Amino acid sequence: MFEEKLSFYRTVINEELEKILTMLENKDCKLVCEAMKYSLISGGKLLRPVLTLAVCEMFNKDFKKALSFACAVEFIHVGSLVHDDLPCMDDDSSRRGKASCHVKFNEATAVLVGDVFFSSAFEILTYGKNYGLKDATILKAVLFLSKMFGTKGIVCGQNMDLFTNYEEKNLKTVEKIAFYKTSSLIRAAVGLGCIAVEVESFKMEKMDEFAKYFGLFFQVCDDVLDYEQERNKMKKKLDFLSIYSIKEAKEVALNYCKKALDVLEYFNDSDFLKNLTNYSLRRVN
Ligand code: GRG
Repeated sequence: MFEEKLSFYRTVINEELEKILTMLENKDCKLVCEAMKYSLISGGKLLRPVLTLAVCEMFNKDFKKALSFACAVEFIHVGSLVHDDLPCMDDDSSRRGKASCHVKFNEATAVLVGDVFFSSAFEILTYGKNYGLKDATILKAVLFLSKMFGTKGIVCGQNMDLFTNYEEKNLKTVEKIAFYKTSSLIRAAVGLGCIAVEVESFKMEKMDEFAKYFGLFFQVCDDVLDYEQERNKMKKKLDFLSIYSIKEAKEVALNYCKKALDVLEYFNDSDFLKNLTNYSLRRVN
């Protein structure tokens, strides 16, 4: 039941992403368009857009209301991965088991691809109009997504990730980096699901608490997977494994995950989200 629903959401999201890519196509911008498709339709887990749709449905509304918002979050996510892999950032030559965008194409193209993913995300929010969303709802989404992206969001996280002194290794700093770098887009995904269906602000705040814990355990799991799969082997990174052993880190992930699940207890019909949370804790990629 859970797996079928997850796979259904993924199919719907992929179809919408393909549709959006077709709309954005321009033969005068061929290489960038090709590189966008290469980066976007490439076996990502689509966790963030699935969260957006699932939050919308938890509040008993048609998930289609949140479909444009879901795709906008995935655009920001993929843009951030393309930029993150650049030599001036995390310098990774592979992503999702394939050559990173700048390796497959070239560095300048990868910069442009990130740029266009970021700018198009805000255009895509406005497509919510086609699913019956009001202008005021779209405006709220624009504000929320910009905040989760900017100096109080992933840009801040990336800045801290790149430039925090390794000697500052303590839980508070590592948690703060994960909060900005990873929780921000999970918060965007969850928040946009709430905004699409105009939930009361106290419920949105509660869901934001869920998203913060979700982001934290997701990042601990990412650090554990990096270690176990020997990614980042040569890099001296300030992450959860700078302060915890693998065994401790897995316990920490479980604790954050339990806190996320506790928040969901406040809501009826949260079974899918609970399953998605447990599934994300156990993920292997
Ligand atoms: C350059 C303006 C500008 C912004 C970008 C590069 C950057 C700032 C932020 C990147 C932050 C980053 C890479 C966070 C990592 C978050 C994370 C755990 C990513 C992996 O997510 P998954 O596992 O990936 O959901 P898939 O491949 O499944 O989509």
